[in-house]
Amino acid sequence: MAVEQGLVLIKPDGVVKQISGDVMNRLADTGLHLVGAKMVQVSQELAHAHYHHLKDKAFFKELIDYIMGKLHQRPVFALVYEGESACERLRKAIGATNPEEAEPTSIRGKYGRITSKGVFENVVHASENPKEAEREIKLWFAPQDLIHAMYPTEEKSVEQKVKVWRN
Ligand code: IDP
Ligand code: MG
Repeated sequence: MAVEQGLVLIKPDGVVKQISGDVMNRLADTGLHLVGAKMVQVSQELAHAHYHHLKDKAFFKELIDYIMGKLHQRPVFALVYEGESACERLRKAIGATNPEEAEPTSIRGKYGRITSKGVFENVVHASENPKEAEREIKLWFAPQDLIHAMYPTEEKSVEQKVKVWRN
């Protein structure tokens, strides 16, 4: 068994339903370690990059609006978990994609729904496999945002304006 990292997103419907605490409690039961967490106001660019593999689906536009928070006026809570077989264990805890087919006791089975427009509002995302996890974590997190940067990094000088606290 290999140590992996996996990305978990509490989607805007999960944030509006205030289930982050329950989701984190359930994920703590997996024994995996939390190595990163942040609230993200999802841009169009990030939404498209995250769901690029679904761009030809009929529900793509609604899915982009959903993850960007346009349906719930909320951000996404992004988390990274690390441990052995992390992806498989996270996927098991969240349940099947279709919330009506998900185990009733899984996170999606308990909190998900299908809207009248056919959007699967399934409250959470988890990386499907280690390869997808690497791609997704690199999209959502900079190495310095993680307690443990598992993938190779390099030093780079970048000039940018950043906000600091005013004295
Ligand atoms: P996953 O989230 O379980 O990995 P994916 O196939 O990667 O499932 O789909 C990404 C997201 O797109 C799902 O979580 C769900 O919100 C939405 N989605 C997937 N399939 C459908 C569908 O058939 N109808 C409506 N929404 C869907
Ligand atoms: Mg997926």
